[in-house]
Amino acid sequence: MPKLTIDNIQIEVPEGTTILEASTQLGIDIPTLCHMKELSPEGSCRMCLVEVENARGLQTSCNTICSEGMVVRTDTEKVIDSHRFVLDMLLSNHNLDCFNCAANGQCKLQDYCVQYGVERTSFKGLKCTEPVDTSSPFFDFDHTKCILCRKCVRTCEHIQCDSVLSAADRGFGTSISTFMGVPYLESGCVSCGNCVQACPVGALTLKDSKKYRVWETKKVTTTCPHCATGCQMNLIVKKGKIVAVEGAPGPANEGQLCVKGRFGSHDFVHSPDRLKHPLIKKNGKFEQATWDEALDLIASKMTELKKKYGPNSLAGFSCSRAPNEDNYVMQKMVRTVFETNNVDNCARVCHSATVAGLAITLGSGAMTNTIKDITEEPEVMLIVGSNTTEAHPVIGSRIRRAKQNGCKLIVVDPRETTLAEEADIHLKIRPGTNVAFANGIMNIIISEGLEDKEYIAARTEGYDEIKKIVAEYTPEKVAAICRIDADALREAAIMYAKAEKAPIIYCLGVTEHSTGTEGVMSMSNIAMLVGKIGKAGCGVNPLRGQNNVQGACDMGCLPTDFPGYQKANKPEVISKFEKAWGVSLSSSKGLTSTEVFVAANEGKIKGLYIFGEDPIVTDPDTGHVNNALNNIEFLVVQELFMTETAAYADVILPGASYAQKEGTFSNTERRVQRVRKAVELEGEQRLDTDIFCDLMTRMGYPAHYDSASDIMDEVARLTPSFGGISFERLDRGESLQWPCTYSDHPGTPIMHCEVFSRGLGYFYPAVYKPAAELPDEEYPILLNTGRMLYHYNTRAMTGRSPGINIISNSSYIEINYKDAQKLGIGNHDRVKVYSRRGELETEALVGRKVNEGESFMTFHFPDGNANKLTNAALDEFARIPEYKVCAIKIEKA
Ligand SMILES: Nc1nc2c(c(=O)[nH]1)N[C@H]1C(S)=C(S)[C@@H](COP(=O)(O)OP(=O)(O)OC[C@H]3O[C@@H](n4cnc5c(=O)[nH]c(N)nc54)[C@H](O)[C@@H]3O)O[C@H]1N2
Ligand SMILES: Nc1nc2c(c(=O)[nH]1)N[C@H]1C(S)=C(S)[C@@H](COP(=O)(O)OP(=O)(O)OC[C@H]3O[C@@H](n4cnc5c(=O)[nH]c(N)nc54)[C@H](O)[C@@H]3O)O[C@H]1N2
Ligand code: SF4
Ligand code: SF4
Ligand code: SF4
Ligand SMILES: [Mo]
Repeated sequence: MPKLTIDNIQIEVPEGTTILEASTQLGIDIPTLCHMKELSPEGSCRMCLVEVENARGLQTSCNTICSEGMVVRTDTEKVIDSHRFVLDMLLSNHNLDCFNCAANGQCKLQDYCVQYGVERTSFKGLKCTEPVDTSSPFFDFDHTKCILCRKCVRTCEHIQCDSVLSAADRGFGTSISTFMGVPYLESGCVSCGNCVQACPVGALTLKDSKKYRVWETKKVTTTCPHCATGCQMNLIVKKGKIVAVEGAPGPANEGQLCVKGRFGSHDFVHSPDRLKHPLIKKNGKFEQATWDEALDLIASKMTELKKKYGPNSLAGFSCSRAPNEDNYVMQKMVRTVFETNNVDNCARVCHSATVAGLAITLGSGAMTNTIKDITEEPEVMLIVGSNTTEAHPVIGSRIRRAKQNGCKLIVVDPRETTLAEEADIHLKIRPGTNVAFANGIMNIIISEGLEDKEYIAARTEGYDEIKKIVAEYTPEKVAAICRIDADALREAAIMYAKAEKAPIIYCLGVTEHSTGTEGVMSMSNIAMLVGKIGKAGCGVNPLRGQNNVQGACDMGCLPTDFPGYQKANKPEVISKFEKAWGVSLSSSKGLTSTEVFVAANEGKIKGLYIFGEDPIVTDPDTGHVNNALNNIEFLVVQELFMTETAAYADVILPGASYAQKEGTFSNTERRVQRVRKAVELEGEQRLDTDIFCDLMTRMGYPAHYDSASDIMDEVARLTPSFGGISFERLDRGESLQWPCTYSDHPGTPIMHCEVFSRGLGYFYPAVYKPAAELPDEEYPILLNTGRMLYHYNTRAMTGRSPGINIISNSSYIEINYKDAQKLGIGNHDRVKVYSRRGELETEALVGRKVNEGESFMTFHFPDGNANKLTNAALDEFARIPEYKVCAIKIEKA
């Protein structure tokens, strides 16, 4: 620990601390322009010079390491002159257009010039005349204001981990440029805007920032409303409207955002087509109604159906996009006044296989480790069925950063995703063969003697049976099923098993199959075999999808579980909630959302309440959802927008978006984070929780909460794993991951450390079963479905960002060039696609991304939604549909 003095103050710092870091600790401000605390220092802007006794010349403080006895001065005449000199030089070729500059008021050059009294340059510099690149729909690049600090280049390369920018020689000097100098829009840039956020001056600026001056705005820190990475961000609000979004430091994102967080999170809030009034359908047409009319109608209809057909003829779907507090009150409404356990959420079609599978094998269906833990230290990552760079982009960047730092990547995915391209081993497996793959990996680990015998003996059960099963899955047999190379499989198994720290990261490529739950349990089988659960840098890590799908499950929006996974079939759980809520509760088994559609088609579900979900767009086999909704007697939809599903409703209620309410989201790593109100409700929109309470009251169960915080307090009282979570702690800056059982419990970053939640970890004896519908002569091509970077699920939010729509706005199908040749289809040709359930027309993207005989579509676009084609075959444990495999045929249109 070297001791030194800075400006006459003594300080002792850890070995390797820089002068800049030590000064910051002392509260001494040293000006910097190129410095980024996340990255290794460059010392190139020379703004941070300080005087060090006995050193020759001034030293750059950002990269000079403190040593014993060092005497540093940051405030001498010489130092201040050097700051002035740097500023003077920078101004010499800077376009001093401050009055018009979007960065006016948030420019470091401007701030330092004010601080050091530099008003104009004393040099005669050549002014840059390059035109402004306005090609990006989101930001502009003005070379005439660039100070060549290279923060943008380094951010793109080492934080975003896309290498779009470089400092290239152009004209009379160096300038920042995209690869080959093409405009941003054509450069392969993924529009994350992280370089813009890093730029200290007005060279890279948001187009949005022209709409405001920073001093006219307030910032509201909240959680991104899209994926379950849970990035923290600031909504920038001017006169009651959100005008822009910036990344805020959070445990998962450390300031970074992706395109959806930065550019897809605010336009929709103020969109003119937001629902603003309750609507009642009369003679097939929606008419504006008062809240009293709408709520009275719902209460009387639901009560009537309940009396006539019994409580189990009613069901509710909760909203995995909405906060925990909304979800808690929603399931309470279904259980107390609908008097049924028929409540579910979008996890059913997403990670229900995870919730069920990991509960069976480990005792808890959640991510075992933290995002930081699994992306900072590992030697190897095994990534199965996760297109992380598109679906969880900020985690994707963290994975690519780990790769830059030497971590090896094994990617198991039927497509050449970005991570697959960068992987050390890419196993391009046939969709639907994960169980065979996993058993093959285990076969190799055991035959190489790499299993962790002690861990297996001490902490698990069921090993003998799984050992017998996997003995049959020789690498050659598995290679044939999965259509991969047996040696690559061997190499992957050994690489994963031998690494000290190696997490499994998986997503829907594992869950969305008719054998999804077995696929999930196969992931925990692999990890337990080598003793990699309950340890730092390891674990089984499902990346949850929607912003609060983890929370919707945690809050008991599941037919089988009360909040905190307290089982609805246990008498002691029921009596606990009966006592707390003061009603008698149903103990009969609830239906999953996927079963509700089947039951509705059979005439068994009569009344359905859908809170923020759009199954006509997102459930498999649109035809059967359409029939089910037509068969339902009374449908309520509580939404932000007139969705395709809302069109079927009898009553539509206008809810509140994430930016209009208080609450919490739980991200994929079980971290409960605050959602804060930034803008007011418009028209007659109401808080979703107030709507539920009014309805409960009208149905004979008086309910009211003063605030979202009160709701969380009730959750904490009734849910052991949330016992220590409160708004007060979160607002104090604590970051809490459940289980967090009492008021000063620090939360649980890594689960199953000493024992598994279920006691012993269980090896589930999974055998490979083929997907429900395989290609045949009539429908010869396998269709795999999923997502792309720019759009999110139904596009309810991203589809209302004009900039995002400029980049991507229509459907496509990825097909292999060999199939395309056979079918006479060229790249970008229009094609017709048929399955046994439906047909559509779309654009062909021909290449090698998918294997021969396979194809891929998204479900984002109304002009070609894959769900017209997909198969509603369900998994036997979790009732999750097989979105990832069905059979189609393709023709040139
Ligand atoms: N941009 C964007 N981000 C999103 C979303 C979005 O709509 N858009 N949605 C959010 C939601 S709700 C979710 S759940 C997540 C989902 O995130 P992901 O699961 O990462 O996304 P998907 O594209 O559905 O599927 C991931 C990969 O699984 C592969 N796959 C298909 N079948 C198999 C198989 O049998 N085995 C293996 N090993 N892989 C297979 C696919 O080729 C695909 O690359 O993303 C979230 N983030
Ligand atoms: N083919 C195919 N289909 C799929 C998948 C696939 O991989 N392939 N993936 C599936 C998966 S994983 C998922 S999660 C589903 C997603 O399916 P959905 O949940 O249906 O889709 P989302 O777009 O996430 O959002 C649903 C709705 O919530 C509303 N909403 C958002 N916030 C609020 C709020 O605070 N209050 C209210 N009242 N409403 C709100 C939005 O307006 C939006 O209409 O899609 C599934 N569909
Ligand atoms: S927006 Fe993102 S991808 Fe594009 S250049 Fe900037 S950092 Fe790179
Ligand atoms: S564009 Fe901005 S961040 Fe990039 S080098 Fe120029 S001044 Fe620095
Ligand atoms: S990675 Fe997910 S949470 Fe983060 S900004 Fe993007 S969409 Fe939002
Ligand atoms: Mo999802």
